[in-house]
Amino acid sequence: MKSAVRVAILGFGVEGRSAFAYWRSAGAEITICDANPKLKVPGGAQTRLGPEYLTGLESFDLIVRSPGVRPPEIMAANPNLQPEKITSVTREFLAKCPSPVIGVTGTKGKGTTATLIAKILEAAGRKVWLGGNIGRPALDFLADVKPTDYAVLELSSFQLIDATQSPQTGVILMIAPDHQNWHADMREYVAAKGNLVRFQAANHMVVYNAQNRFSSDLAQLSQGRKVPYAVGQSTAGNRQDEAGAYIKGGQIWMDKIPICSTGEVRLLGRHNLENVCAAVAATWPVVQDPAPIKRAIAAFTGLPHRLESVGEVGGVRYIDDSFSVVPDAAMAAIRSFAEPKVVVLGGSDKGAEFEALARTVKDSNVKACLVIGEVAPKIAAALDAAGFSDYVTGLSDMPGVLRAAAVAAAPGDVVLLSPGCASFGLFRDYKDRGERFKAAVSALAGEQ
Ligand code: UMA
Repeated sequence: MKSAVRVAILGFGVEGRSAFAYWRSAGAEITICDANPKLKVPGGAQTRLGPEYLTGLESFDLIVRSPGVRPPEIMAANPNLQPEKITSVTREFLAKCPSPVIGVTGTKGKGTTATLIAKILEAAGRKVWLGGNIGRPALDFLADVKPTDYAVLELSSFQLIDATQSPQTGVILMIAPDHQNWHADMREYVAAKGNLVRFQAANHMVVYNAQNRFSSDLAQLSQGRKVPYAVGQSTAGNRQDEAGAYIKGGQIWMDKIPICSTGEVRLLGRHNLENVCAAVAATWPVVQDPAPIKRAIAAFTGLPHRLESVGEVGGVRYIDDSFSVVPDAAMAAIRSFAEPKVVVLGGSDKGAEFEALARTVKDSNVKACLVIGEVAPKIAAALDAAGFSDYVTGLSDMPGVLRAAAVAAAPGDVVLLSPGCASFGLFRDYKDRGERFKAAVSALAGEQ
């Protein structure tokens, strides 16, 4: 009798659990390996938990890496391991998916763009499977995908770092420094994102941001068709004007064909116009018709907690951008509004620098900042250095923050929660922070 394939699953989080279900249904003998010694595992599963969880992997037939586990750590603990034995949820999906796959990566906007791509394809009558970093592991739906469907995956650098296959369509959004505490350096981070298109064939396609040097450079790795998108003048210097998706005269265009007016885009901010252009370029070869694209764009209000308009109280608009966990995201959010703003910043300290954010606050019609969390003294020091003194610290809960915001704001102003920091300490996660903000806005509306 043939013995079962021995599979080690490294990391038992969202992807690890999906991998467990997938390989167990294939009859594999599974061992769960995780750094957390207190991890709860399904009954009957073999385990290697705690600090030594990566040792002795050479004896397994297959090793399934979760995104958070760094490949060099696996090899360092197992010098004789054949690297071909290592796979991941992303790699398995790309190898086995019967339908075309559209992969989306970049530092910011991946979730929004991947979701809009899915909505456009659905509006054009296609069956679409949306997953990946957005929270639904792709192996959860692999068995149900038909060749005529489309799979759309949001892919992070953690998921792409060891990829050896690229999707048929790769969308590379803007890239800026991020996750530098996980990656060895910026070069490794950018190279990981490059795997999205590095293995593409001549009949594949890469959609890239013509105004972002990293994105434009990575597109050159592809053997496939290179389709740019840009909002405003190209700065990369390697794009023909009016090629791909772009904006001119208040319209979104694709290959010189008008798609819709920018006024129909319900997402806020210039960076979201870029995401819309990327989604148009990625879906155009499939859809080839402006009507469903326009319908999907006009109906799309974005993902929760990403520049989400949550209400107007006393003529003041309240915006939930709790997903902003790095200073760059808060800077982009602040620049999205010309109106006078009261901005809520701060959270836990991940070692980020706040000088550029403080300069943006100083230069962007911000009336006041409410600075929360353990990082407040650091942000306050950066605001002082930038010459911005209209800030308040010491607020400890969301209702208090909202009351202070309502006092500082006048009709016509915007109150923007875009913390630029992780939420730990005051809130469970960014969702909890955003939900509490929404609840406090509702409470404020009830008091009026
Ligand atoms: N673990 C180890 N060793 C490590 C790292 C983690 O044993 O070195 C263990 C942890 O103890 C835990 C488990 O692995 O038990 C967690 O696994 P994981 O960190 O790989 O995360 P998952 O729960 O599998 O979720 C992952 C993505 N997480 C990361 O990339 C860190 C999720 O993205 C994704 O939604 C999910 O797969 C489905 O594909 C989250 C994320 O923060 C949202 N992504 C980053 C981002 O968007 O910026 C990249």
